Amino acid sequence: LELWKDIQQALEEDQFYLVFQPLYDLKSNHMISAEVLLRWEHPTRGFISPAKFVTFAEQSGLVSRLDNWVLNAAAKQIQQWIDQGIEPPHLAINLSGLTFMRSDWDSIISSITERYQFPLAMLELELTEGVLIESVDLLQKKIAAIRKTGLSISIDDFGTGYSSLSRIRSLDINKVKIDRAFIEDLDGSTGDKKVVEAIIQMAQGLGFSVVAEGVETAEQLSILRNLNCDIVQGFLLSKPLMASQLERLMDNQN
Ligand code: G
Ligand code: G
Ligand code: MN
Ligand code: NA
Repeated sequence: LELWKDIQQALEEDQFYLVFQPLYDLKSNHMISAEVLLRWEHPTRGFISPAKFVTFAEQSGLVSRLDNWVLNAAAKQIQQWIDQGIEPPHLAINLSGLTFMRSDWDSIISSITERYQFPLAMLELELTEGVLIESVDLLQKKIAAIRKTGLSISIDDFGTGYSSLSRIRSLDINKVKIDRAFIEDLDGSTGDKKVVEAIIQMAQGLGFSVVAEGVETAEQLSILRNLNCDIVQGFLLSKPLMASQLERLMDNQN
């Protein structure tokens, strides 16, 4: 209950902020997008991990307000970069499955297009595999409504649970993000290399781009290159950055 009040207050008092973790295209070696990650600096309790408050927000019905705040803050940041003459990367937002399933996307999206002028293709939504337990029919409808506005969609944490390629085959999504648990042991002897290789080949065969998350070593990166992975993300390439740090990266790239 205390956390509930704290989250409400944090939303009102702007205690939340965003950090951005770059994703790199392995062909061009360019940053092509950044994942938006929510951060909370509580005035007395200090830093609280999203793993903790997002779970709480999901259980207490607050998560859609939170996700909406993030989506709007990300849109605002893109517009701000454009206004500064910076060519911004696409931004990917993590959505709770609850937000994805329950939200009125028409009204969320029109509230963004009323306020901002950039093409909505600059925004991506990351859906966790959890949403894949919904019926394919329902998923197709929801995803189609979002895709027709220009936003793209990734399946996050792929490979851990319900997310099987047969379930996403008929969905109009753009990217599959292989969960970092598989990347962790890529250079070990556990057979994860075979799994990652199979996911990459099948996902690409179905027309999806493949992202490897949690890349921490040069060895992992080199294996992913050899496996023809499309995009990489992880501490080896960059930790999540403040907006100003990301701007410096964009300057250096151009
Ligand atoms: O950034 P970090 O590793 O601390 O994130 C921990 C978890 O919280 C991850 O699963 C991540 O997807 C999730 N998360 C981070 N930011 C958001 C957000 O804005 N909305 C939602 N729903 N989840 C988030
Ligand atoms: O569930 P999701 O993939 O959205 O989780 C994103 C979280 O993963 C972020 O909180 C981010 O800080 C974390 N993360 C990003 N790169 C790495 C990495 O290379 N190693 C580890 N351990 N965590 C990472
Ligand atoms: Mn994610
Ligand atoms: Na993930």
